[in-house]
Amino acid sequence: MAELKGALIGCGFFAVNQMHAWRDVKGAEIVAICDRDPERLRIVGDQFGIARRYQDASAMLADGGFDFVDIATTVTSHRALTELAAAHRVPVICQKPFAPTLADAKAMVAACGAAGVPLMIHENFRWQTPIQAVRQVLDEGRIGTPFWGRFSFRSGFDVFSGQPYLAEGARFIIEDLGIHTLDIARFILGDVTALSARTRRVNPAIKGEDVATILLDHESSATSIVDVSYATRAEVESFPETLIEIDGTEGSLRLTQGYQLIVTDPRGTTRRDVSPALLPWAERPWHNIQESVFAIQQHWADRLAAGEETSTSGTDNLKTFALVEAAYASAASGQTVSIGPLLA
Ligand code: NAD
Ligand code: 89V
Repeated sequence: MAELKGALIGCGFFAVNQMHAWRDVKGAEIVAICDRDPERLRIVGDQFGIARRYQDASAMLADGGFDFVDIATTVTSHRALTELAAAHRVPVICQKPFAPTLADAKAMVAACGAAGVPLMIHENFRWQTPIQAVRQVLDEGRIGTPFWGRFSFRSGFDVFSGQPYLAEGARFIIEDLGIHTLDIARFILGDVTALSARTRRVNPAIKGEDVATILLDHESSATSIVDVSYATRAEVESFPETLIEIDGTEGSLRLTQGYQLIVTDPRGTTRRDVSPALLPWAERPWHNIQESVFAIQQHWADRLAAGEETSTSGTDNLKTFALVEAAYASAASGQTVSIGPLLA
């Protein structure tokens, strides 16, 4: 299989994980990098031995010589950089959150569609080993038809030291973290027809909400709760674990702290350790996220080579991003928000 060549835009905090993962991915390699900050460009270029370095994405795309771009910048630049890549007919991976607004996200899907290039949102949480294990239990039909779920991420971990911008935005936990949890809810229980949300800001040192509770109606008729918090001080800090409870017509499953998957089906109860691998370049507690970065990037390389759509394509991820918009609208109005009209 010919090696796909990629170019990474944005050499900040999280891009280092992506660069490590690209070194492990079979069938793809990064040949050029871009950051408007010369110091970040130097650090990442030197660390990963990348000779082609640019401070301007337009110049890098004009030079070309790669099969895709991996956009690892923060949200405000996602639309412009995606449209730039689409104008050069270069396939795009774009980090979450998709875009500042749903209208921007739709425009990005349209631009890539018109250019005939794939767009994948780097929504990696559904690729975590424990989340894939939950999906597998449901696919095997062991607990029957799910009718209720809870997807919970409650932590007091200091995310602000690594990502200071998270303290500065008017929106925080739903847009940054809840977006992952909502995507997991869709991945496990299917698409959502309506939701209702309540938010709070507990930490006085940040601008946005750091607690959210969201009630979801799924197309399948299942009901679920997505609850996320960065204001939770618990005996055991579980960052960055998503805990899951699913009740089905024939049994139930629980994904508990420490990556334990407990399944009760008609034959009894089993307990399995579904811990993520600790990749050689990874570090605890981030290893769960880091392994999923490798998994989604391998998925991209495989699907791009095969000409097949990705699991978190732009079209798919619009349905997750609509839940983010709906959650903020519901929290502001106190009303239940229907998802269909947002996607029309
Ligand atoms: P960061 O601020 O540390 O890094 C962003 C980098 O992009 C900076 O070095 C900046 O100079 C550069 N940049 C910005 N605009 C640019 C442009 N137009 N051209 C060239 N360079 C540009 O941010 P981060 O914490 O690395 O986050 C980046 C993205 O990754 C965010 O969208 C964030 O939500 C996401 N993220 C995802 C995960 C995950 O698990 N999927 C985890 C953390 C962060
Ligand atoms: O995944 C993310 O986007 C990160 C974190 C897990 C820290 O919320 O910002």
